Amino acid sequence: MIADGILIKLNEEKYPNCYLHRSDPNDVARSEEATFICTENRDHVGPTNNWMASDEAHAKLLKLFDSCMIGRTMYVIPYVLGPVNSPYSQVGVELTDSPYVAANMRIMAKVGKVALEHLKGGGFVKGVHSTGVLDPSNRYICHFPDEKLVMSLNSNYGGNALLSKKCHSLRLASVMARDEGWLAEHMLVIGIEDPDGKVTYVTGAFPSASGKTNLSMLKPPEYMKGWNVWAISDDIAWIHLDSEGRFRAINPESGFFAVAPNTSLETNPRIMEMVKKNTIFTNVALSSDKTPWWEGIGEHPRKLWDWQGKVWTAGKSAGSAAHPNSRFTTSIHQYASLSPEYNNPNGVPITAIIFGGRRSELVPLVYESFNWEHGVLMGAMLRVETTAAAAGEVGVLRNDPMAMKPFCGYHIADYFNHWLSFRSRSGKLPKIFQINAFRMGRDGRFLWPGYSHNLVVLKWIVERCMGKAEAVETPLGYVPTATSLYTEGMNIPETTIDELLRVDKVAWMDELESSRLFFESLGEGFSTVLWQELSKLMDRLRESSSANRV
Ligand code: GTP
Ligand code: SPV
Ligand code: MN
Repeated sequence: MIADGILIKLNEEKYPNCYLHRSDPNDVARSEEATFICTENRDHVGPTNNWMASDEAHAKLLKLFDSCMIGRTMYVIPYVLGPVNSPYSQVGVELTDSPYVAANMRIMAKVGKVALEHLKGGGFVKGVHSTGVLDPSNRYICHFPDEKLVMSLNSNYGGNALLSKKCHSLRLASVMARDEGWLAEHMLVIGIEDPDGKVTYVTGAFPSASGKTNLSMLKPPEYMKGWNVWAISDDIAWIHLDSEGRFRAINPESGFFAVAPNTSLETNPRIMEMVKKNTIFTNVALSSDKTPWWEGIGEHPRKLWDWQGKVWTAGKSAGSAAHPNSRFTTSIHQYASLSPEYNNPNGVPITAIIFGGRRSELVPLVYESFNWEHGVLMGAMLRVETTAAAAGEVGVLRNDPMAMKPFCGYHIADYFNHWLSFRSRSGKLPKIFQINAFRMGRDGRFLWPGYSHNLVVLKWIVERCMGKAEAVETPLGYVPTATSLYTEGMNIPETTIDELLRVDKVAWMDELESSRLFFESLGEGFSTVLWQELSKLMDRLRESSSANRV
């Protein structure tokens, strides 16, 4: 790859065994418009997915794939997702003609013999990928849930090409999960250790580029001695009910494919430490000493090449030096605070589920749902600002229920029903919360310092689960009292905390109206239980705006 110009070797002393890959400028993010779920019937996939009839998709893709690998090396990559001895693990095989994809797959999943051993006569997910000619107008990422097959052409970008990740672990797995009674979610999984040594496991669903990796690799701030966060997953969780009806989560993946910009010794020293060796960087900038550079990492070096290899001068060159969606790929085993439970074949028991995402306005820093149905509504109502992780405009509000809009392989209304079905199947349902670290002040700056300080929010969540932390009841749910958030040592004005926790009822009524329209667009299969929950929320908001302010 170095000889072919696919990889540039980085400084061996400062970044041993690390490489830079510069992608085609038209191939820098997930291509949602080129992503299809292919089934017999359009109704299977609902209005939030692109659909193609399976027959038509097969015919189209077989034609496009014809002869596409001639003269190239084809890599056959058998992989296992999940702990090797877990009943929940799955095997897949990806064929690809991209050495870059093959190298990344070795980091993201357990590949090789181990997969063949795990197969033991069971089935496996089939993935076929070709770089093609990287023509965006003929790009297709097609999923065939009925055949457990993915076909991907004309993109080498992570989520489009590392087929174990979003294609297998979420789009196909979500369909299997519905049929088999479990959940495949776009969620981080962490163990939060308190000063008594008790570890509480929580999952968090936030859309792409909205803080999952950073929260899962959070280093506690100085003022929270005795607390720690252990990572199990930074992106995907497979959740099964155990014999006692408890939610248990495993991470199907074995590596991180995560956002570089704004990662620094200040924002996240644990990530910075991890990526110093055996890492593939994609579309970051390059310093003259052959170390990687990106916006937010620290001072701008004298000489810099941008993500396309052009000389870049601060203040003069247009755009950013690193692509806003530049990423690194690193093995999870290189992460120093990996949970000792990462390989537990049964997964970790989940006490709380958190929904989140980028909302510069409206959504409070943290609040808790009243019950499961209300929490499912909270997830279904998730509407967030888009990011550079997918091609298209950034910062536009869109509905991204449970952070699964781009990843649910079937009708989203059925998906909500599936979530609701756990009410009767589990006696130990996790509590559901929503968080928002991205609320902004009038000056356009984040009100909340985020990153390590997010542990303040996690602490409140853990203590709510233990029945310890105080809250006020608002129409939205339970919001922390100003004193129940441990902000000592944070140096944040009380007025800012008040603003972060404020529930703006008038603006929430508008939000509910937009959710109503979204739910209506989902057709008749949309749950009556969620309609009732929405109307209860509306009533609570109406009643309280005429009475007491909270
Ligand atoms: P995907 O890999 O796309 O699923 O993203 P993710 O949800 O794992 O997001 P990640 O943690 O990589 O963060 C995305 C961007 O948001 C990075 O630039 C982070 O530095 C930044 N970010 C993460 N957490 C915070 C936070 O608490 N506050 C602020 N202001 N930025 C954050
Ligand atoms: C995301 O976009 O949610 C990611 C990166 O985690 S990708 O693997 O490209 O989907
Ligand atoms: Mn993701």
